[in-house]
Amino acid sequence: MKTVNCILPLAGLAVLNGCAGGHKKAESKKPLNIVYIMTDDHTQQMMSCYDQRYVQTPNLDRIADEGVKFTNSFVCNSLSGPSRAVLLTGKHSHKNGYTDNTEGAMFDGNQQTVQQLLQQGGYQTAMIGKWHLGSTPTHFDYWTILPGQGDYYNPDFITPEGRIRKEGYVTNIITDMSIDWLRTKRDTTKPFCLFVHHKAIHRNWMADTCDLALYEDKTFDMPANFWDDYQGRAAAEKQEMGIDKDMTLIYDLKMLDEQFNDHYRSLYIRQNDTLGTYGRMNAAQKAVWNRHYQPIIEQFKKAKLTGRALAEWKYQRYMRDYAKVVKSLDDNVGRLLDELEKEGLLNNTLVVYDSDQGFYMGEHGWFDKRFMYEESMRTPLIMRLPEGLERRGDITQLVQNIDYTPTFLELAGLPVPGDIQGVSLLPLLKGENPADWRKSLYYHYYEFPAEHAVRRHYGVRTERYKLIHFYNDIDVWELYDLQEDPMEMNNLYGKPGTEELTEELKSELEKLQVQYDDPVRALN
Ligand code: SGN
Ligand code: CA
Repeated sequence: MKTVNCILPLAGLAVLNGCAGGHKKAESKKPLNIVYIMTDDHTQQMMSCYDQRYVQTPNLDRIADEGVKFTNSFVCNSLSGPSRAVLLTGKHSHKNGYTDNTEGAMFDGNQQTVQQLLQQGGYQTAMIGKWHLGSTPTHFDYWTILPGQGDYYNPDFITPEGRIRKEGYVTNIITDMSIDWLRTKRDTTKPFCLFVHHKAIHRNWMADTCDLALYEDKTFDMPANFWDDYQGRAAAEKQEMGIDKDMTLIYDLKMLDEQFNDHYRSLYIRQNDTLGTYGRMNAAQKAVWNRHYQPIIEQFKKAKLTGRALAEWKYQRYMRDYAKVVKSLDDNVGRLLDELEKEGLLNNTLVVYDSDQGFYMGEHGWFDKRFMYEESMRTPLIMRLPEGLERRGDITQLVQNIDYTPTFLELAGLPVPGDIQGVSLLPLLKGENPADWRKSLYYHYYEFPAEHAVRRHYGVRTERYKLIHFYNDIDVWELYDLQEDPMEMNNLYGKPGTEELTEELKSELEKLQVQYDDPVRALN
């Protein structure tokens, strides 16, 4: 950043200078920028800074190494649009009005949002990539978004000037656009907040052609509960997100062959007006793609796998494809970090890397998310901190995506409106250990009936326990001791000896429903 017109409100800098109310020092500091990178469906198991078992992610690890890693970071409704609405408002789904992704769902952009408050406070705001909120973005000085879920290859983008198509692979393109905005489009006299929202690693996990060969020799260890029988967990039993029974051969696993029936086939090869995920590739891309997948298809046809062997083969293919998509994402995050460094912005910018939720990598036999169980209620959260925030290493407090809005506002020195439900993470980033930090989290998932058939549920998670109530077409309670049963296989609800604990958790749940003003408890 060459010229700095210090528009940044003074209080924020005073916070970093550690001089409460001392506005004088502030002028000597540069305003702080925010780069918030959100991926889609990236789970902690597939980041080496969280989990060493499966992949290496050196660029993401760099963010954690040079900053902090939240080890207890959660979402409040494990689904794309809802998480994006929470990010922009700092409020639970029932308050921001965007509870699920169903057809026609529209985020109300006239409500108070973080980008609006930042913009009013002198920040320049930009949104590039997956938006997935139905409505047109508001209060962004610059925006270019993918329509709906977006596409991996030759994606369309919606811009204020109309729709455009870009040739290439989506993660590279979103990164190119972000770098271009930083270099040529932003107003260098203003601090900025740039949202970089990737489509990767969403289903159907299509890698960049240059990464197709990766991980083919690796055999991934299956999670111990891959063959879960869901005993004592009625809602888990009813889901439709099993690798074994629901993962499709053509669309999900790229086994394009006449022999295979796949009800999602048209999503892969559909042509013309609505292009399938494979159908929209150009001839050169298809040639590389086919060279890679054709021998695998041939081998698979010969093997004639059935039963458990088929499920295990599906699991390996799923893991490999997902891991390849992560590689491109990690490379591109590296490119963006290098650019910030080259532009002299890195030490003046909070870089956040986060996902819209976690994901199942075969745990309970699943892919997808939605459930309040650990793998999908958790989300990765790592931050590279600007100068002045010296905290390093793991932060273990319970944090949730409602906390991002107040964090960004406080970092910018702006007041946090009273109706925001999250709490600023800034004290944690400064190395403080607030005695009154929250001891429990509230969760509420709504999208049912819908794809994957996960029943509506709400619940409470404390540091050790979790209580969930599945409702609507069923009425099922679940209770887990996460210390004794981290894989959530043993539902303790109703078991002798848990009465007191259940009562405590129920009253904690009610307390949170009242605190967050969730009307659903009354409907139930
Ligand atoms: C699509 C996927 C689902 C996925 C949802 C929500 N199906 O509908 O598997 O759960 O998105 O994902 S697909 O056939 O279209 O790939 S979210 O991350 O956007 O919430
Ligand atoms: Ca998602």
